[in-house]
Amino acid sequence: MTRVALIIVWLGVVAATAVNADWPMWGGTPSRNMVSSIKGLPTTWDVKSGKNVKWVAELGSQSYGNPVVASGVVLVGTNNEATRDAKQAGDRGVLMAFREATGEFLWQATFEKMSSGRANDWPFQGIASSPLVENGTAYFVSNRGQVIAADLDGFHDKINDGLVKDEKLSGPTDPDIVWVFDMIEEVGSFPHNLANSSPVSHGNLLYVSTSNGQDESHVNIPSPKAPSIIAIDKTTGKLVWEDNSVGDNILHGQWSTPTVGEIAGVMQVVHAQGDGWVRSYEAVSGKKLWEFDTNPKDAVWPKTRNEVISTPVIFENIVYISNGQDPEHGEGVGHAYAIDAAKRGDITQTGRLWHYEKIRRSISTAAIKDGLIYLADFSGFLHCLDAKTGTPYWVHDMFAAIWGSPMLIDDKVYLGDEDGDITVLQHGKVLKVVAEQNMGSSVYSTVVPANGAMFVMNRNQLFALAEGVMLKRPSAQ
Ligand SMILES: [Ca+2]
Ligand SMILES: [Ca+2]
Repeated sequence: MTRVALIIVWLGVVAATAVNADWPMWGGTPSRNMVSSIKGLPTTWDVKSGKNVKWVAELGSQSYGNPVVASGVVLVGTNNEATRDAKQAGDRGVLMAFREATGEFLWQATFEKMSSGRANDWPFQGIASSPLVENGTAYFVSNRGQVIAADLDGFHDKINDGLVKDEKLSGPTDPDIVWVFDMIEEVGSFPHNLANSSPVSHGNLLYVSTSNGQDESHVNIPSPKAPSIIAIDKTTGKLVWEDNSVGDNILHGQWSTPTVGEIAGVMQVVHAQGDGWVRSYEAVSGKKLWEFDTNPKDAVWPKTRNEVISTPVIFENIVYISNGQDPEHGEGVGHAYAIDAAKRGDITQTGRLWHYEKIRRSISTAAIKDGLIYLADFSGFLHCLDAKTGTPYWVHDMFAAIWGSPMLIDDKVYLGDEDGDITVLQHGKVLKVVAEQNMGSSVYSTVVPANGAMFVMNRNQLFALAEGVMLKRPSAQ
């Protein structure tokens, strides 16, 4: 490295120390609010010239497992089209671990596709779970419907950790498994198309959606008694509680992911389920506290009745949620709500603080700060509303489908789209686009801020972006 490059890297390190914060799960914290207070992150960059690009890592051909950053490691879910180990070839789901500082590949966990095919495990979709990292353990859901606990250090620490000691592959780039909970064997889940849940925890319990759903006929529910949500003991990997309120009312699949937060003094686990209802549970006991229907009673599946794929956000005792459908179903009407989660029972009427009907079908999660809420929809619109009243301040058209979620970092909102553009907007009641740059291929993910950098995936690459750095391309050496 040249002296100039060293100085540039050093300046980047100085900027990064301004706020030091990992992003160890989907949404950064259990309440899943897409907000970060990190300052000094870039609003412009160029993946072609390398401006403000710290490093790039090659992923598979489709990547849906949003990055998490913890203890110097970045984890992402992708497929196996960038095969890193010839002994583990073919279509697989892959979790990859990279060194946060340099992008160096550390280890991977690969999972063969299920023999049942696309009904349970859609070809080439890889791992779509965003892991939770706590105390050096990463918890995630494989494409085979397993909840996996793995050592964040892998075998780099030369210790085989956890309850599982008989890993067939135990080289330096193989995963050190702590325990495995197979949701198909243990609770009878029949994941529709792909198991995708991003775990969250409270105390020693881990909360996971099972993704139980219909079979390929889109008529039958093969496993109507399987739970939608389970709680697992983090130490033993054993089931603690489960709930199956949804019964055989699943419209399609179950791809929303649970959220945890204290609401009016009670720790709640909030989960949006396959019948289009949001349900909440007392975190330790699993006792159901309330439920809320996100569809008008006269809505008809699939034209106007929606499932819920977005993640609920808990903010100041209120739950915010948007409904929508599988992107394969295209565009349509949507609904967004603020729910008073201190209420109990069926709170569809009593808990409805506001209902926003101008949103289209959405699979995005909300960002809330300073009395404003940002909501994106699959038709390509970003909505800025008053969080207390649901009154819109502005709507911005991205002109492309939005799969990811708006991320509010300091005073800027970052949002990616299917055209591969990431738009940067000013946080506030007045619409102002600050910048827009293209990532080279579709962005189906959410911008993840951590420790003075942003981690952004397009379909097949992971970029670390930071202010004042310049990526040295191999061709320039
Ligand atoms: Ca280890
Ligand atoms: Ca082990």
